Amino acid sequence: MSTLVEQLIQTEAHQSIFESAVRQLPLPVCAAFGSSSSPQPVSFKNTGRVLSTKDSDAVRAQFPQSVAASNNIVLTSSGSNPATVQGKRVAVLFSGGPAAGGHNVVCGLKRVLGAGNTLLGVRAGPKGLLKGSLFEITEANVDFILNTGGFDFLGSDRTKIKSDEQFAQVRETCIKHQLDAIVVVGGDDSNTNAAVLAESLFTGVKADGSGVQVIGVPKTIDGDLQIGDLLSISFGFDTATRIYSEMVGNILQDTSSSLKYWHFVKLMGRSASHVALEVALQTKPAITLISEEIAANQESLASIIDRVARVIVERSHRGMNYGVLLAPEGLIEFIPEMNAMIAELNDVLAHHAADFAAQADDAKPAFVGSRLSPENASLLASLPHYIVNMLLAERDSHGNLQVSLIPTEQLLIDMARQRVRELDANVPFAAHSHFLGYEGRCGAPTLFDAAYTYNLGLTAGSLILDGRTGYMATITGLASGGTPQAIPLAGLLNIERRHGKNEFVIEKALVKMDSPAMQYFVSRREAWAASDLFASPGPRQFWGPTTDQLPISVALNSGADALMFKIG
Ligand code: FBP
Repeated sequence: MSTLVEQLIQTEAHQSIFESAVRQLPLPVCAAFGSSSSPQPVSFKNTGRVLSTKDSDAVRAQFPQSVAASNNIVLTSSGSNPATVQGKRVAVLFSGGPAAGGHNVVCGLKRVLGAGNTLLGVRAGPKGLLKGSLFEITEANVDFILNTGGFDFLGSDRTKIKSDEQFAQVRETCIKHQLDAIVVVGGDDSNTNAAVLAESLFTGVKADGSGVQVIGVPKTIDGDLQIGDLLSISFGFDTATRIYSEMVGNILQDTSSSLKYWHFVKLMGRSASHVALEVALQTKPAITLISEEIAANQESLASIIDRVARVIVERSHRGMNYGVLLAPEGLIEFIPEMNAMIAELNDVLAHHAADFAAQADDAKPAFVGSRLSPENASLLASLPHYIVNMLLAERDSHGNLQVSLIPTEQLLIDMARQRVRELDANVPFAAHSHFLGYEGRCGAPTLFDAAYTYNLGLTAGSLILDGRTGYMATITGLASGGTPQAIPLAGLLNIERRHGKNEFVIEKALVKMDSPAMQYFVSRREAWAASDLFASPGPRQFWGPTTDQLPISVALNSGADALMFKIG
């Protein structure tokens, strides 16, 4: 019998009672893969469904080999197994922000590649691919990481592979490690990178003139990688929104207990408001701002603040000097006057990068302001320094404004306070700000994310064994058994302006005003503002009644008749 201290020491290094138990959770697989105890690879056939965008001609010219091979046609599992393939060497990497379920993609890959092929992990994302930092993944690794994390098994980064020198480094890595295929687990930008890599490695990498296959896997907590019925959600969204919903539910419970605070909560999700919308559907707070609606209505900052302040005042008049406001991380970019200013700001920063970098920090706002149009310069000058500093901060390697660093929640509190005072000086307004983001990206995956990612890994591995390249793995029909399918990456590419120039990118999927999830939210939000109808969804469950739950927005948007997912 060990002592309590000995038992506690045994829980170190990912051996908590919880981690040990979730490793044992059985995972369902789509019927196409056969039995869950011994899933088999599937082969693929054309569905006849062709994907196109407004820029398809330009894409065809830039990605000739990928488009010629796929004709941008979606693939579906054929119902048969591919001929046995042995000796393939496949590398897998995580790219961009972490998301729960990444480890299960690795596990699914390992299972489907079987003992006859080798799976290698790339350390620290695309940067590790450039450096050739790879190691062989073992059965013991897979048993240990199943249903856990995060991306901590491999690590991740945001390096964008774009220069000739970087492409040469990738080729060097492929040759050094004798790679046959690379799996990129990432969001819209990373899957764009996968499309570019697939074209660049299409032929002429190995001595016999053949190429290296590249397959993408759709990840991001933001939920902004969605492709209609072909991809109803990226993995990681469910886990992150359930963690945030638990926390927001707890805060809501606190507001109606202590009766004196407003809590302004900014939720991660980058540009899109999917996370904020999902958390609102789960928790029903008094106010939720949806960036896409603000852009669609061309609503000014002053009007947003007025709208918020009026709810605060009206609730106060009903005896509720408390409440919760949810704001999406990317809000600021969608307010029309801000959006126009940020677009000009991005061009100025891209065109004067060296001179800007040479300025002292306190001289930077004036340097940029003098190069903006008068109205944008005066808007920039009107903003508090904590917002200006972040608007001028370095963009990420994909050219994105780092919205997670912008304290929008504080700006909203400061401006709402002033407007509340103007509307009714007797209304008390004590507010706290929160930013929920990093807390939700690496929790143990919900059963939905765990099963979804395991099946995505099985699909990605099957595509490799079936000789495919330039596709993103997907599972369709998530509420009706699940079907492994493949989306041609080149069929998703559009031209967008980034870093002050045109680039091929996969368009971010934003919240649609006419989507069933948005419509339902709109139909209920006035009631949620007027009285306390909030719900506390509690912690995500791994055993119990909510284990098989789908995100509410995904269930509504995909026309499901219940909140449950069904794989297998
Ligand atoms: P991905 O799009 O790469 O999945 O990133 C998601 C995200 O969590 C965003 O919601 C957030 O804006 C960003 O990453 C934060 O980035 P970082 O981890 O570099 O601070």
